Amino acid sequence: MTNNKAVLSWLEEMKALTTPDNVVWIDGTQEQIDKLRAEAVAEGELFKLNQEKLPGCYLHRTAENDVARVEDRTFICTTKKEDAGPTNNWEAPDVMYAKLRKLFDGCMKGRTMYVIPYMMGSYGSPFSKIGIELTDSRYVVLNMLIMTRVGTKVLEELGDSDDFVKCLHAKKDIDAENRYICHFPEDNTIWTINSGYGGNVLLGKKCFALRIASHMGHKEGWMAEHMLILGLENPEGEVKYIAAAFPSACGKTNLAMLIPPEMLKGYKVWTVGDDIAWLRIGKDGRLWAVNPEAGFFGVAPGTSTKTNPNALKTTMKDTIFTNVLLNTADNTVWWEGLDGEPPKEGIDWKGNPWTPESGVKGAHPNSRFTAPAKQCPCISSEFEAPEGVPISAIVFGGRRAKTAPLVYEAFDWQHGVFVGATMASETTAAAAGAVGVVRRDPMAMIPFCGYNMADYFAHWLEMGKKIPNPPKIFHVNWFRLDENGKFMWPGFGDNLRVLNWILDRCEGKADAKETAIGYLPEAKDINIEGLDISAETLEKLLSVDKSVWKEEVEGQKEFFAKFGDRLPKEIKDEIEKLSARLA
Ligand code: OXD
Ligand code: MN
Repeated sequence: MTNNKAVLSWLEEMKALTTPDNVVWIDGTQEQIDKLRAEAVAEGELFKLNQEKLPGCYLHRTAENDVARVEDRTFICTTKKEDAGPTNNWEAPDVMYAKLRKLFDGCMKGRTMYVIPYMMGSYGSPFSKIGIELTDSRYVVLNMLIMTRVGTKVLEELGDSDDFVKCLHAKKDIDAENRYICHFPEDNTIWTINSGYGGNVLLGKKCFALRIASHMGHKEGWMAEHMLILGLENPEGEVKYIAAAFPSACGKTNLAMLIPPEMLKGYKVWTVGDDIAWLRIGKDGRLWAVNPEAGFFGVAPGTSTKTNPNALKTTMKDTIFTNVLLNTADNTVWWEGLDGEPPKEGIDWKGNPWTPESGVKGAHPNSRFTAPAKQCPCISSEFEAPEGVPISAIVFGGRRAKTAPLVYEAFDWQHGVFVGATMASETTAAAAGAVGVVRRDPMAMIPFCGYNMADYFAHWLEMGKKIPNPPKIFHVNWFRLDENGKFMWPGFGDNLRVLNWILDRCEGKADAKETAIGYLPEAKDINIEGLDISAETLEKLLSVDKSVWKEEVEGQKEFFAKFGDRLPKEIKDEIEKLSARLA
């Protein structure tokens, strides 16, 4: 499919290492997709769902030990350990290559190697980047065909350039003990082995578009962020764009596809992206964002007509479901939190017969749908705009029971970077490990920053100096609990009420009061018309408890201490200033 010498010689090297029986180039044609689907069904890799109700939809089950990203097996391999920083696992490239070569040695014998040329970003965009993934998994191929732009056209755009990310994946034995997700940012290379779970093996997503791309952005003067991008259209038809970072499973996909509440029917939310944003300074001096992905890899449980009808509609065709329940009555899918009664019987994510009385979950809490973004009913007309969309506000958020108020605004860019750097959240099922523990997760990038996070903060600060017209920075918390452990804010569509205040602030149209942590709305500034919330609850949602915040500062200091002298002075200054304001 190509005469590109860099591609061909790398491919020869990888073939010699892994010794596949066959090599198949993925051209992106429907004909080839149909063939791969049929083969995957024949081999039991995919289950064909009810094609009348769910045309083009399939179900896949991963191994039971392989259901989430594995951060303890994820490595950033840079020559110098300090360049990976204290928040990443590190190994020297030569040591890691040697270790992995042993694992990859001959591992595709008897298997087919698929060559997937893919593009992150839209065709013809100056911001797009190319990768080539070699994999022995048809599931990976079929997912990559949804999540990225794949095929002959990508190779045409690459021409004879050697500027592509070299990605190698093998399922091998799905051996958790020998699972590795390794990044070599200095040679634009990703090698991953012994997993078949999306986040570890769809290498365009977290591995390239965040870890490798953040490293590229640092070198080249742009940013790769774990952010959704949405356009909010007001009743006058003006659209303003917001980029928002939340840790995994804090409702990013739901926010990106928000449906306005009845009271605010004149508003409309348009989705540009639900997970990743690449941000650059535009010719007009503003910050512009593109979504490098072509699909959504969303968490299924909890997705319903109430929480996210747009996501649900997006998954009605050409979607791959992973680890959800198979409803055997009509070969459709189900997960906990979907509308209506659970099916009377089915096959659970482990492949076992299931009934509502089984006492186990039908779908894994981190079960997923992989769906083409273009099918989303609220996809933005700017989804593929080559230059992206101009960002008015950056929003950080987390899942905090007590500390953070519903919303606040940073004093300026530097303080905003500090607000992002001090983000924290209670953990969920998206990553392996304990659930419900508070974890510091600056800019929601802890698992995804491909270099030293102290340098990452410095890069944010540097970018701020270079953006003549920077977006304002905010922090939100939809998850504050009352004394009885109940959520105080309704969330979902009603989050629009908070986004409206945010955009009004950006346009100088809303008031705020200055507090120790930033600018907060007065209760009267948030429109709660039609909401079942008392003024008192809203006051509480907007309150800042200084004693809780003093404890918070201690936690922040402890976290930042990890970075030693590499931590930018501006961050140290901000923590001092916050302490002084709280005193
Ligand atoms: C994701 C994640 O899958 O952040 O998007 O874990
Ligand atoms: Mn994510």
